[in-house]
Amino acid sequence: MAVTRGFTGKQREQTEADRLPPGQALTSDFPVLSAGPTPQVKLENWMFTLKHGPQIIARWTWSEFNQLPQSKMTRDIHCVTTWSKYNTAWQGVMVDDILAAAGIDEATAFTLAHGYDDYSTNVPTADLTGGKAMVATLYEGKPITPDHGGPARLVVPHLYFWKSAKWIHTLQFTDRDTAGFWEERGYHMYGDPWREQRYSGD
Ligand SMILES: Nc1nc2c(c(=O)[nH]1)N[C@H]1C(S)=C(S)[C@@H](COP(=O)(O)O)O[C@H]1N2
Ligand SMILES: [Mo]
Repeated sequence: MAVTRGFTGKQREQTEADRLPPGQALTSDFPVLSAGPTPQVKLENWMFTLKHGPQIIARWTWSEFNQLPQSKMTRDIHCVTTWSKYNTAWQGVMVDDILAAAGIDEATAFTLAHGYDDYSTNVPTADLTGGKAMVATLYEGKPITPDHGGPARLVVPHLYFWKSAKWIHTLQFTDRDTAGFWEERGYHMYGDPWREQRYSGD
């Protein structure tokens, strides 16, 4: 039986049957997956930086960043370890609005997102713009807990969730597609859950 559900935003209408990507299983809790210990980031020390290669383009303190336009995004997320979670509700600043605030019309084709735990992950810039991704500060209306990436994390829900860098401090535009932490260790450079791009070669 196909049950049609309505979605807000840019997500297309889907039936329950085609809502779960191949090889995934639905979970209702929210697992924590981190490569290392949770970094303790104090808000007074938190900075968010945009870079082109090594060059700093723009930088915001916590209070400055929170004055940027706020948006909400409710999306399904898909972890490469095969759990998916429906309707995760985030609030923060769309990458589009971050670029606009920095006066950037056209960034380079690729981006590396960097976290305070020295994690990094690569995403094509086109997958961060056009209403597809945000730097989130709230989850279900409350500050994102430290284990889930607070104070702020990237949310790129249409790609496997390892692309959604927790404890984000920098978006670095790069001229070439440069592997991040997991991509250097054999994970896929793009990571589309609908095409099951888990490992390089998939
Ligand atoms: N900075 C940072 N971001 C990260 C990770 C990490 O170890 N460090 N793990 C990634 C992985 S593999 C996944 S599945 C998700 C998990 O997010 P969660 O712990 O909120 O479920 O965060 C991603 N972002
Ligand atoms: Mo993951």
